[in-house]
Amino acid sequence: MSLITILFVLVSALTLVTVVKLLSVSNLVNRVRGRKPYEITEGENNINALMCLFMLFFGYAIYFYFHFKYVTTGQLLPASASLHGEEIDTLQTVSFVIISIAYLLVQPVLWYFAFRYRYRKNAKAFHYSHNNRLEMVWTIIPALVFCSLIFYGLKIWNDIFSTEIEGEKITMELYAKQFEWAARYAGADKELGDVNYTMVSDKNALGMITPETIDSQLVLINRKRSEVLAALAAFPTPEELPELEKQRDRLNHQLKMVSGFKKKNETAKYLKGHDDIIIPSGGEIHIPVNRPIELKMRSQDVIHSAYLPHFRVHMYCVPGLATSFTFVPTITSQEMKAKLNNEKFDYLVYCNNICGSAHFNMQMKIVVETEEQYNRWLEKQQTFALAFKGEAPATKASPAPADSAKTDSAAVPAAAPKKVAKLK
Ligand SMILES: [Cu+2]
Repeated sequence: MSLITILFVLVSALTLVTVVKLLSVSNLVNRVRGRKPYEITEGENNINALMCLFMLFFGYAIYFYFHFKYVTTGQLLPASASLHGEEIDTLQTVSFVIISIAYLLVQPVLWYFAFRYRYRKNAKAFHYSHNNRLEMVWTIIPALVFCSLIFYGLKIWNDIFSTEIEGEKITMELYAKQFEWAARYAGADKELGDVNYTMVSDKNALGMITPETIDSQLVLINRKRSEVLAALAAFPTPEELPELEKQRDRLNHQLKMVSGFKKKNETAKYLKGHDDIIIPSGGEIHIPVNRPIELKMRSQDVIHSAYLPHFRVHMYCVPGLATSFTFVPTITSQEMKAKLNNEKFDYLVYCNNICGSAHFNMQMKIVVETEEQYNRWLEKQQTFALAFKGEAPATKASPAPADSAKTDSAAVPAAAPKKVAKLK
């Protein structure tokens, strides 16, 4: 337990003791003055009643302050930059209006009644057992409103997930791990190559399965495994033993899995990853405007959540579970910068699920550009096969040195070597 935690527990315990002691002091005072223990005076009751009235105005003040500060000025989020986003925004506005009406109507009744009918010594209570019509009204109206909201939300959810989006889609993967994003494009064959977590290594951060990565991974595992076995044979201390055994078991499992890929000999299947393009963490995702983008999400370690607020996209990334979402960006980064009059504006993907200590910093930049700009960018990217072969680690943001020299920004499409066919 850290010092801060101990201090926190101590302060909480002392506060609790103080409150209990204060209560017994007030109890003693009451007894001295000849009142019943914990008796509340009329004066105290009036103060409570006034505080109820205050709460009404305090709540209203907060409501209108935030309403005018953020909602009416559109400061919460800029206009949706995706096709389906407009529907989500309408849904949100409708929900917000209904909630606001309910809040503004119910609050005065709630707090005024608490104020008006506070305890008074000589007041007589009026016994009103029930009123069927009133019960019906306040049961049926909220039920109808909530059901309509739910059905409206379901309809929009259905629309978004079932509508066939026109245009040729770009398939890509968002890869989450503590605490960074990486991305992968399907490449010329428009299919993402196979992956497995046992294939992850320094050179293969996303665990791609290709004939080359299988061989290289087998060498790596066997080397590590013989090191661990040697250490186990050399009479380790009782402290070292459990960790070494754990490592051995893990490597045995990994060896079994990777040898399995090798034995299956599904060469054609494992060739799909060759043309994939990997954007390592620290890099940027580029997507063309007005083209459907199919995002497939994957997580290496814990549950993360891909949150692209400007496109109204939000989807969990769960280890061992495939999730995906298709959306169409409609506003380029440049247009959005101009619209917001903010040169520093960037589209970002955030993690929206607290996943550990550096969760807050887990983000990646997304550049939405014209189809031509996108194709020009794509031509400069290295395929996974080349990146893996060239010993250029696929974990660095910049392309391999040899490659960047050839495809400098001045060297536009025709001059640049055709590493990747256009995704068209
Ligand atoms: Cu995360």
